[in-house]
Amino acid sequence: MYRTHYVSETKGMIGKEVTLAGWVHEVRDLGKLKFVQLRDRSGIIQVTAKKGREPDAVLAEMNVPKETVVMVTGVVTESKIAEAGCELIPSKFAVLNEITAKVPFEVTGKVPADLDVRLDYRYVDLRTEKTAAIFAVRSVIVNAFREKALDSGFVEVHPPTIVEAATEGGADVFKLQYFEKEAFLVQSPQLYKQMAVIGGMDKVFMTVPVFRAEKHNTLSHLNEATQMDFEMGFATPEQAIDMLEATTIHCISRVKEKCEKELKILGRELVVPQKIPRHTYTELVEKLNSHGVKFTWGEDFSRETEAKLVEILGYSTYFVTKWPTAVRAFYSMPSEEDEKICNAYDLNYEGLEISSGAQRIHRPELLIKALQNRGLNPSDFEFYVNAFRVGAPPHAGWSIGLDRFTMKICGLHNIREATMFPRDRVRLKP
Ligand code: AMO
Repeated sequence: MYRTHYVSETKGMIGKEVTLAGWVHEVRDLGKLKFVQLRDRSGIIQVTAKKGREPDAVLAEMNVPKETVVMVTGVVTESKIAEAGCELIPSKFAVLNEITAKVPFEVTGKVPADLDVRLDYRYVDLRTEKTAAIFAVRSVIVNAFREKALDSGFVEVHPPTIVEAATEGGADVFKLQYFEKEAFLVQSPQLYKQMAVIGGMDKVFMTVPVFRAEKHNTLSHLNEATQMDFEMGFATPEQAIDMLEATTIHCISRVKEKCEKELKILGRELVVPQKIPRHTYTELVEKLNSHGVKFTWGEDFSRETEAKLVEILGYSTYFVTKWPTAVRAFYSMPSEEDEKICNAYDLNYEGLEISSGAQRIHRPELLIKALQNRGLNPSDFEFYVNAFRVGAPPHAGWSIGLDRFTMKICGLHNIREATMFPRDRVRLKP
C-alpha cells in the first residue's frame, strides 16, 4: 500500500502512525534538522527528522530534489511551528521515483511562470495550488449540472462525435477522412439531442466535447470546447430559459457551498444570483442607441457593445431573448408574430456569453426553408429533416460552455486556464 491516508486526514491523528505519499514540495537542511514538505492533492505536511533521533538512513534518503515522488511512514506529532499544527516524524522515507529532468518552473508558485510554459508542462502546472483549485471547481460545476438534470427528470445521452453534416452550419468544421467518405467532427450535439427528443426521450442532457475550426485567437474561444446541453420536448422557450436560469444558479451555488477553500485560493467572492434579468434583443438595441451608442438592429453584439451594455444596465449577468433570425443558427424557431425575430436566447454571465439556445423549428418545410436561407443544402441534412416527418414534438433547449463558465466562476482572464489541455489555433500538445 502506497498510502494509508491523505495529508488532510492527518489532522486529529496525533500519536498515530500513517503512511503518506506524494511530491517533495520544499526541502530544508539545517544540518542536525532536516525538513521536507510533503504535498499530495489534499495539502502539505512537514516531515521533520532530527540527527540522532531518526535513523541516519532516513536522513540520507531525505536528500532529494523538489518534486521527487516519495512515500513516508511516520508518527503524526503536534507542532507549534508547523502551519498545519502537526508534523510527521519519519521512520521510513522511500523515493518512489527520482527526478531525471529539470522541473520547468516552481510548483510553490513563488516564481510566477508564463501561461504558455505552464501549458507546455500542464502535468506540472496541475500540481500548483491555483491550477488544482480551478479543476476542483470545474468538477463541482459539471457535477452540479448533472445533479440538476437528474433531479429534474432528464436522461443522460451520448451523441456521436463523428458526423456527416455540419451541426451548426457554416464553414468552421474540422474535416476528416472516414473510410471512403468525408466526415466532420461535431460542432455541437445539436441535431442528435433533437432527434433523441423526437425519439420520445423527452428530456435529455449531455456533457460533450465539441470542435470548432474557428481561426481566431481570443481569450474566450477554443477549438475544442466542452458543452453541457439540455433538450426538452413539449417545452416553450420560456420554460427552457427558466431551466437554464435554475441550472446556472444551482451550479454557482454548489461551487460557493463546496469550494470555499478553492475560491479563497483563487481570490474569488462568488455571488449567487437569485434571479437573472431578461431583456429582448430589440430592447437592448434601443438602450444602446438612447445612450448614444450607434447600433443597427440586426447586427450581432461585439465585445465592445457588450461592455457598453454592462455599463448601461449596471449588471453583467442577464439573458438576451428574441434575436434577429438572420444572426442565429438555422434550427431556431422564428416568432409567430414576426419571422425576422426568432425564439433564441443567450445567457451572459459576468459579461461573457456562456450559454445559448432556442426553441427549435419542428416543422420540416420550415426547416428546409431555413437551411436554404443560409445557403445550406437541405439534402446534406436529409437524415435530420426526415426525423421531423414522423412525429416531432415542439421542443427547446440550450447549451452551457463549461470552459467559459469555469473561467468566469474562477475569475480567470483566459479560457485556456480553465481547460486542462486546451486546443487552440497553435496548441495541439500535450
Ligand atoms: P453555441 O455555438 O452558442 O450554441 O455554443 C454554446 C456555448 O458553448 C460555448 N462555446 C465555446 N466555448 C469556447 N470556445 C468556443 N469556440 C465555443 N463555442 C461555443 C459557449 C456558448 O455559449 N447548439 C447550440 C446550443 C443550443 O442551441 O442548444 C450551440 O452550440 O459558452
